[in-house]
Amino acid sequence: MKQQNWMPEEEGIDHTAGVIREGYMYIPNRIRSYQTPVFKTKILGADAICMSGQQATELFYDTEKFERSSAAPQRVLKTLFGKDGVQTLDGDEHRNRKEMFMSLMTKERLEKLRQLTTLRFEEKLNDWSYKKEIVLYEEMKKMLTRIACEWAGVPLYASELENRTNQLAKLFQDAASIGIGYQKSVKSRSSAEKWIRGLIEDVREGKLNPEDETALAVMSRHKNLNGELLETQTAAVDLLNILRPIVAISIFVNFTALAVYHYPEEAEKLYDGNEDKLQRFVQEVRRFYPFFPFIPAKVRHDFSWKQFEFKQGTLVLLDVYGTNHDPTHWDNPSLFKPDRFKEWEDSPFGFIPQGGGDYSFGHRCAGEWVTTEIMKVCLDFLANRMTFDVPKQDLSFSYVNMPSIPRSKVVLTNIRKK
Ligand code: HEM
Ligand code: MYR
Repeated sequence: MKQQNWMPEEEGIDHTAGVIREGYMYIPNRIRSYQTPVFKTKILGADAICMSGQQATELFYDTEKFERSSAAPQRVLKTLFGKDGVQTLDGDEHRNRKEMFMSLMTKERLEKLRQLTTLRFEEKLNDWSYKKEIVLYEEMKKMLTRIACEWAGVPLYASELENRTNQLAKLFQDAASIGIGYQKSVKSRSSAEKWIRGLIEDVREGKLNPEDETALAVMSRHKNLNGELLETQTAAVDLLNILRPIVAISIFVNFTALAVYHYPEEAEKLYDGNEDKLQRFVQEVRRFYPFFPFIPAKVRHDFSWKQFEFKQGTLVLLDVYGTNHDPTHWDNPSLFKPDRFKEWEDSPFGFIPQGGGDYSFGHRCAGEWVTTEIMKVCLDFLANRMTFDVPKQDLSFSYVNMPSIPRSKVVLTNIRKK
């Protein structure tokens, strides 16, 4: 049978309510029923195209066809991303800014991060053994705020930890919420940016001297394509693009703990702390659980793909969760099976929990290695280096709320060092 050459379109005036109602499943549900990798809809009053799967991802990362400036909705810029950060740039300007991020991801700096995470987790493990119970998500947010600041060269007094943790966490926890939660997220962004602008000014005036390789030092001194220092505000937005997502790894750590608990036979395989096994487990956590829902871009100029028409300026959303669960690419996608990564052919387009394509030329997440390194250390502790009980609680998680977090935030009791 010949493949249909017109793009299916949702009937009706606007489908923003559908996105809010169905969350992570909005795109996959329609991809399944239309049986095409793309469909048209209307979001926030404008035409939008949703895409899913490996081939659609390959197309989405073609920078000749798609651009990022003016793609992210204002409400995301006011909370999660910030204005004029690397996510909103295209072409040479993006290359220049992305190099600044990727220069922080050397083997030595990642090793430093691993050591820091091990040290801080060990310390916390000691504290937890004196407590009746802990809420893992809350503990991880504080621990990761401390680690993020230490690694990035950002000074942080113990008395500030609680406040800064909440500020950074609100940026991702409430980016998609409505009402008071969203307003608090906007306020957190302005306080957080003010804090970081002050530090960048201090570095530039020589009042603060972070180590050369840290994000604070690199971003304070980075020059744009015209050979000028970044605007203080822009450098602050991009330094927050390091601190905020490191704190967000607490969500992945929560899902890692859930996987250790729900799939004990898989956790037992990790007994020897073997790096490859830890890596496969972490990859499967990132594939399996819902986190980043979809990525926005805009059509750069008219083109057709598989005979589907793409019109200049149309908003396009790439389906992250659905692509990681695409049954044409993943065998039994709803099974939690870390060993699937044994035979996995590393493709930059089929496995996209943190975006796809190329790190330097495209918008793929700059912090993917930071994420997997931190997750592996935490997984090793959870599976091999501590014992705990999981009391009765609501461990379910939503496929609608974004970001999804296990409802109880994972309560652990009787924690002991092993
Ligand atoms: C971009 C997810 C952690 C820094 C992205 C993108 C996604 C993503 C989906 C967009 C890719 C695209 O636009 O094509 C995540 C998730 C994380 C995480 C789920 C888990 C917590 C991190 C960490 C860092 C980081 C730890 C830094 C240390 C960035 C930056 C970008 C980005 C700078 C923008 C890259 C660009 O526009 O060129 N991330 N990320 N992320 N991420 Fe992450
Ligand atoms: C980060 O802080 O960059 C890492 C992960 C944050 C995930 C937050 C997901 C919920 C927000 C949905 C916004 C949709 C983006 C178009």
